[in-house]
Amino acid sequence: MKILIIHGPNLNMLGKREPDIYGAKTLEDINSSLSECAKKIGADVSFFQSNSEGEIVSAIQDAMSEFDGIVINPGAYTHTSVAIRDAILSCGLPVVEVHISNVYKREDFRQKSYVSAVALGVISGFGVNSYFLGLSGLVEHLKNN
Ligand code: CA2
Repeated sequence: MKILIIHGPNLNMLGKREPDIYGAKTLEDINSSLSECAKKIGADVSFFQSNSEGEIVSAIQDAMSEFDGIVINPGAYTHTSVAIRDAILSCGLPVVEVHISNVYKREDFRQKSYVSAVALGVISGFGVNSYFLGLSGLVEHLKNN
């Protein structure tokens, strides 16, 4: 079972800025823990990070032929991107939206997600554990369907 994990804009800065909100682990730390966790639950994960909306759209389109599902933290594009929503809808893969912070506890502009309505599920507020919860939820879903 192959899963693509997509990290959106600014998440390449994890562990380098704002550790109070986003934690002290770097993106490399998180990806390597996710690879370990994936092995234990019978999944094979690949990673993609981009600060560009178009590149994320292309990664979602390309995933159709290679992956069984996607875990995505769309970052700030969560709250703005109809293009990412449309790509998710048309790719037909199950997609889990994850957020490190609890976006519902934050500013009003973070309360709207263009992705949630086309996602299989949403996990928000568990720190970097949101990725692990999202991955295991997706893998469980794929095993049962
Ligand atoms: O909580 C999340 O995971 C977010 O997707 C993170 C986005 C934010 O715009 C969303 O509303 C919620 C921001 C990612 C910024 O990541 C940084 C990491 C370290 C230092 C600076 C920014």
